[in-house]
Amino acid sequence: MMKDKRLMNTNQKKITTTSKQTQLIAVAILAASIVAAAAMTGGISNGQNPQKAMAQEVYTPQTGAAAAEANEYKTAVSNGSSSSSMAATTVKAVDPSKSIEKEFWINTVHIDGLTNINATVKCDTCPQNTPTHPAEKPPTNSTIPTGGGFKITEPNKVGAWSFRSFTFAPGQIVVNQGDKVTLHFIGVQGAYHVIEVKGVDTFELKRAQIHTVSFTPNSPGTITYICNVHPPNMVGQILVLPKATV
Ligand SMILES: [Cu+2]
Repeated sequence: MMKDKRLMNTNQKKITTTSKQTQLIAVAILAASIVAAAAMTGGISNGQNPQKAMAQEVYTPQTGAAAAEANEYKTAVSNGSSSSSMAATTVKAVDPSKSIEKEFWINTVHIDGLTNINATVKCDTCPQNTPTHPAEKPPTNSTIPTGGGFKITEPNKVGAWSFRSFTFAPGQIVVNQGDKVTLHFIGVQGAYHVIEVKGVDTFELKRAQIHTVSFTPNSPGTITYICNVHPPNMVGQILVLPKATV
């Protein structure tokens, strides 16, 4: 797997404590206290909002000496120097990779909805043993598309039934024009699939197999990958963004 040296260097950077940094830590604690106070007064109910508030505080664009000070503050917080657990765990500076080599692992999966026409019926030998669900009957006039991507089972002897949807995980990936893209397709669920990456390759994939394709998209647009055994929903998109002009 690829490793980003700059990222590792950032994480391993040794920080020396200075009086200036101590002041910055105090600012961090004060800021965290203000956010916490706002949360307690009902201003913030979502636990992630304080993180956003801190992130906005830290990442405000600045230039010159102000920027340098902001960076030092950011580093101090991200290295856990502060006694405020909220600040220490929510802000971390990273340097995204600029590599044009993009590698993805795409699993074949199905998502199953399991239920029962009877409430609280227990079946120890059934995979659809969901006694805590309320009673649910299968749809009488199903609008499920034909094609193999969806599968609905009739209630079994204890009333359990299921609905299945095949898909790719991930089902959408983003690359840039000119990137060297490598996709590893992994057969996880489903006995076999016939997968087509449009304009690139078509291949059969069985469970516990991995098939790898590599290509370079020359123009922006969308490249789809589909399974011909499980249409119409077992599809994915590769979004190719235009190359940035700097
Ligand atoms: Cu399939």
